[in-house]
Amino acid sequence: MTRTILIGAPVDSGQRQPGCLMGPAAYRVAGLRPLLEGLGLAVADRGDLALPQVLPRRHCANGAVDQLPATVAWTGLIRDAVRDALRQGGIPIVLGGDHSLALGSVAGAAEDAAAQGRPLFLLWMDAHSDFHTPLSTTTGNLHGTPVAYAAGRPGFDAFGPFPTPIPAERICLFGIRSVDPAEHRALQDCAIGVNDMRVLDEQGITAPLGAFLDRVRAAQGKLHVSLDVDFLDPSIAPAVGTTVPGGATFREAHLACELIHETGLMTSLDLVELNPFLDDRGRTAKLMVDLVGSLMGRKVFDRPTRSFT
Ligand code: HAR
Ligand code: MN
Ligand code: MN
Ligand code: MN
Repeated sequence: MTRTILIGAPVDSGQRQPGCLMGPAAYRVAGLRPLLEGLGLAVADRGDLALPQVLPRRHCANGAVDQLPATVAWTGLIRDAVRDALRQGGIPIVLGGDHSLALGSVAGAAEDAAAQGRPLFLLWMDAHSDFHTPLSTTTGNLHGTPVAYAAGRPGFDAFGPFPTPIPAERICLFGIRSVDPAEHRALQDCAIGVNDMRVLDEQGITAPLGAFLDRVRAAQGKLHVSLDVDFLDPSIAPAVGTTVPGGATFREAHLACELIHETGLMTSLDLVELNPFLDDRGRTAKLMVDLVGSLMGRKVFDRPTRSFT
């Protein structure tokens, strides 16, 4: 029986708009646990992680960087929680919290994959590329950096080295439509797969996503999915601090999640950037929970496990 392990991560140190810390509670209120149980999955809810009273002293050469000590402390807590959940054979679902939590969750998934001798792949469903380093960010908001950390870019001294950096070919950005100049330059110098909204407009969801998932399967890889609320169009998902027009529709998002489920490849998941304070009667929280339903196997008709080639 598939076991999901819920890890509450009320992180809001990665950006400056208060409210993401209410995310884990909103997912629970929106019915995440009964949804998963209704799909026949076992659920263990580990409750919410909490920062220690005393934070590590950390300094960054870029004076713009905001709340580095708290973000470093969250990273260690989340990394350990995700690694332990994977070690116990569960699928960790990290309930965020802003996207800086992925500095920890992807590191935990990478530690586990290395221990098992399996390659880790990363699917980043987001309006943003989150490919800044602490040295290149101009806003100083560390939620814009986790892909760079996972890829092994320099500048993350305060966090310690990323365990087994993920080769660029195993990282897929999906749905992006907001990339800063420094991120753009760095992305052009590497082989990270960039499926921006233009690609999805032209080719749809199935072909680009399927090509990536086929590579995960061929490599017998593990797959971490990081789902940012702003992947979705703001008209259906208003509860996020960094809305960008032109995001995925309801049907596109469900299709992506259904396809991921049908491959059976996803081994860990982040739900990030929900800011319940900005929500409209809980609709964004409910939509995110609904998408987890599609990721975890809810469907109208049964379909066989699929591959795309
Ligand atoms: N690139 C911008 C910055 O660095 C915006 C980053 C926003 N990131 C998120 N998560 N909201 O994707 O500040
Ligand atoms: Mn804050
Ligand atoms: Mn993000
Ligand atoms: Mn984003």
